Amino acid sequence: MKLMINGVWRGDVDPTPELEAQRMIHTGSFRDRITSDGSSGFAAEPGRYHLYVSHACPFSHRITVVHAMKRLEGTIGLSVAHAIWDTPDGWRFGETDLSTPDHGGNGFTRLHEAYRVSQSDYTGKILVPVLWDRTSRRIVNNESLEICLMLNQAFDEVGGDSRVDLYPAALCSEIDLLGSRINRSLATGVYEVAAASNQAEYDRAVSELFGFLDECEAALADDRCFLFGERTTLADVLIFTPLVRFDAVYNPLFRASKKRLVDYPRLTALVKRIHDLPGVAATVRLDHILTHYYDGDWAVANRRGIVPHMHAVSWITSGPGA
Ligand SMILES: N[C@@H](CCC(=O)N[C@@H](CS)C(=O)NCC(=O)O)C(=O)O
Repeated sequence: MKLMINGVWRGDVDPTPELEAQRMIHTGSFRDRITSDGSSGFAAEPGRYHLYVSHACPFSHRITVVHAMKRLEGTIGLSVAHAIWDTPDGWRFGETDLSTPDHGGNGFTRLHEAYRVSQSDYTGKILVPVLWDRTSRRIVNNESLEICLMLNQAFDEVGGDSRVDLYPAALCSEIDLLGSRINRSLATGVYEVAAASNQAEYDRAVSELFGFLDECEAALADDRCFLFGERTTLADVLIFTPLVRFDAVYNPLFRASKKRLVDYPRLTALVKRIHDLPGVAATVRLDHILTHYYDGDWAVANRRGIVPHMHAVSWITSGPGA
């Protein structure tokens, strides 16, 4: 397994219960904030910050969508890690068809270097996305939701498009509420479907995931354009990045197979509308997504005996007499 332990990158360390517990932690441990007035110690300045992302990763994808919608390309630079993560080096940079070199001015060829420079005794996973400060040479934040909120607001006076506000004051608490459902039931919920190690776990995860999608489909019955009506919000970004991967990856590979996205006409239309917003289509890199996910084993061996829930096919019956 891959982990950094006390500042030392271990690309293939033997699992122990403690290390396995570390690998279960997906929450970012760098949690500083950039503010427009600099009161947090990190002032929003053009050219000062840099993003390290993967186009395959749905959490990084939140950031690239907000970065594009806020037209921050001239204000905050971006480097793309190679789509194939399962190498002795983990996330890597370089000039290839599926990655960029480190444009952040550090000459990093592997993302774990950024973690070690930031904290010399860091222990944990080497996660994308990362928001990097070129001035203090350290990671500011590696939690996608918090990075989205900073990009949405802190840079408005230094290049961000202030006409786009994905987190309007009047809707903050509703966005938070729906955002946490999207995160739990869909964005991370779909990984629980993939990681289920027995039928009961799988059934529970599938029921949580598709129960949520059914609810969203029903809520869209009033013909609203986006989740909160006519305006696009952060909630749309959060639902977009897992759903855009659904039929290519999660349904066939993760065995989230009870339904496809296209079986939900209103959710499909929502995803298309978000996709057609200015700048968004270019953030969807199916080449990175397919290469990344189909390189993983997704615990196939451990899934033996788990029978998937399948979407209904009218001419197949489920058994004798059915
Ligand atoms: N809490 C994080 C989750 C990020 C995350 O899970 N990133 C995955 C890629 S999708 C990763 O970098 N995994 C590397 C690893 O598991 O070692 C966020 O939302 O920013």
